[in-house]
Amino acid sequence: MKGIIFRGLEELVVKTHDITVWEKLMEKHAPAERVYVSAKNYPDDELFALAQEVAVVVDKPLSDILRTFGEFLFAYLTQKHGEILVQFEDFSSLIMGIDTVIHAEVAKLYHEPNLPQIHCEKIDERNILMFYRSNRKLCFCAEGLINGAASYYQMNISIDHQKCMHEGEQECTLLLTFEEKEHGKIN
Ligand code: MNH
Ligand code: ZN
Repeated sequence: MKGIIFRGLEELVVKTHDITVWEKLMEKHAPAERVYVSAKNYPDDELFALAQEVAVVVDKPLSDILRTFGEFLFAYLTQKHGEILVQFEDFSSLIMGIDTVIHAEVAKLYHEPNLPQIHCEKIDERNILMFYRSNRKLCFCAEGLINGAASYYQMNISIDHQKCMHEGEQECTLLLTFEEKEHGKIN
């Protein structure tokens, strides 16, 4: 996994807790003197161990932690890659462009990235069926990233995780149902 993902986790932990919590996590699960460089690769297991430890610290299931992390990560990544979002006019086109535009761009910018395979089918104006496949099985993190995108475009969204690699499936299937938030209405 790229250093930028670890740095995103660090920023989230420091924001929601403090730097000493992150330092303790690092002491336990990363080699001494570890510094995450955005463009470099680090072991996936290191990220999983850190995320698992965050789950222990906040006493929540790992899936919840990964969702929260994913949502934060969307804002973090788009802030680091300011040129990405301008290409999309709405939520739906961003989702449809994850694989062919966003991750294609990532593959040009980063050396040997480990990206998931994401394929989307647009059903109608309110529904997209997403297929996710990756040996890292970070589908809950994908859910969070999708929520982050929905919040950026001020959309209400629900995600129905119909099939899951964590339940022995070859790939995950996520049905996204969304609509624009009504103005002046607090949800
Ligand atoms: Mn993207 C990794 C899904 C938007 C850049 N991305 C991942 C992973 C998932 C993912 C899941 C974790 C790896 C895996 O599952 O195997 N990404 C998404 C989704 C959206 C998304 C569902 C939008 C919604 N991603 C973005 C945006 C950017 C970005 C926006 C940057 C501009 N993603 C990355 C990078 C990685 C990544 C960089 C890390 C790749 C690596 O570690 O080699
Ligand atoms: Zn899944």
